[in-house]
Amino acid sequence: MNIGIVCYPTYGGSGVVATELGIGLAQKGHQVHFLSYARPQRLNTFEANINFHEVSVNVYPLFEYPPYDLALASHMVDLIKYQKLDVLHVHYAIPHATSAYLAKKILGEEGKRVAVITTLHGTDITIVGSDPSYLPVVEFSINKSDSVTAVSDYLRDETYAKFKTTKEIHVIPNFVDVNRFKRIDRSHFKKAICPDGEFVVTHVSNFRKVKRVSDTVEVFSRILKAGIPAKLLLVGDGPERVNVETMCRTLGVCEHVRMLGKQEKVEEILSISDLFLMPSGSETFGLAALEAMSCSVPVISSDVGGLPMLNIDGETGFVCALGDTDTMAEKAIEMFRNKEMHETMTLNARKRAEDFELSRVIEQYEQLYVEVMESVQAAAAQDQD
Ligand code: GMT
Repeated sequence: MNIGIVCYPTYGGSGVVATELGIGLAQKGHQVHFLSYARPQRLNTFEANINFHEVSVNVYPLFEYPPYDLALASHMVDLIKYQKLDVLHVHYAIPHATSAYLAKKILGEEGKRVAVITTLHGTDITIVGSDPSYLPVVEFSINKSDSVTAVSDYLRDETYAKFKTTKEIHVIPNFVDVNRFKRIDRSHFKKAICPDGEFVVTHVSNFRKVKRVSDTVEVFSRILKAGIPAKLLLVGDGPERVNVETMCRTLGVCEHVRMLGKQEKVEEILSISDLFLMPSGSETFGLAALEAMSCSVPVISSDVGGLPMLNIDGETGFVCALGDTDTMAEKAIEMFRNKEMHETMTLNARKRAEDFELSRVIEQYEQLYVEVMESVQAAAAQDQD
């Protein structure tokens, strides 16, 4: 198949899922065309069947807000026309699903033959998409997509609750490459960071407010106060970083915290980690936690959104009430003091991650592509008769 994949190129989960999916599809022989305003972060190796098309937005003095959605729609028109796309799979509804609708309309008869699939990821529904400033457009674009998927049951249900739609929403969960995300020996790295064998607590995110990185620092500080020797690795960057740095100073934990910034080889950092913290205020799935679990790292998370489905309380880690940093810290301390519990949870975490193995999920997307493609092409043929 000729498949167009549209995503945000940033470190966020929707871009990661889109990129890993595209790479997986290309390795199965499909022609994949990525479309975004920059090269997606995880698209960093040469793959025979992959093309990347950069959307550049022409600036003009009148445009205080250059219209990316229109530039994207124009690029989509080109791709559908000249690369003969069968499927256009857009990740994150805003503005991708709207641009796809526009592109199809612009192409008229030709546009009817391409199957537009929208994958809902998170805040495109739960926060920004349901804000009145975007809601009517998001609702319209969901309803006009040829097929819609969501990354968890929770997100599907939220979509039905927040938007007027009778569209069937297929749940296709996020996935992980368990062969890449597995515990590898990085003892030299561990020794450099923890010369005295301290525990490693890790957090990976894009440091937006919703990730509550300050809760992570709070929990970590309590772990130290309990006399547990530990280091905190903070991976990623974003708007909250400066606040987090200030908090580390205020709590006097700076010498035990490493800010590693954006990292390509997250699996190497996860490989020396003993605990992953995800205290998010909203999380439809929690892909970063899944990648940690795949590297045999137990997770302590909040209980929001899709997290309790992924992180099984008492088995793969602990699920605590949102903002309850006391309990999160208590559970971490309990785990670090109980070697047997910690070991069992590392095994369980990996086992749970294997339920979300990449190849199985890629097959689900391929199957959906075929079904939707056949149905739109049949409808287009009928229209012509
Ligand atoms: O929706 C977002 O905030 C953006 C998105 C991203 O690109 O980071 O994250 C969401 O999609 C991920 C991949 O499907 C999920 O693993 C995250 O849980 C989800 N984030 C939120 O719901 C906050």
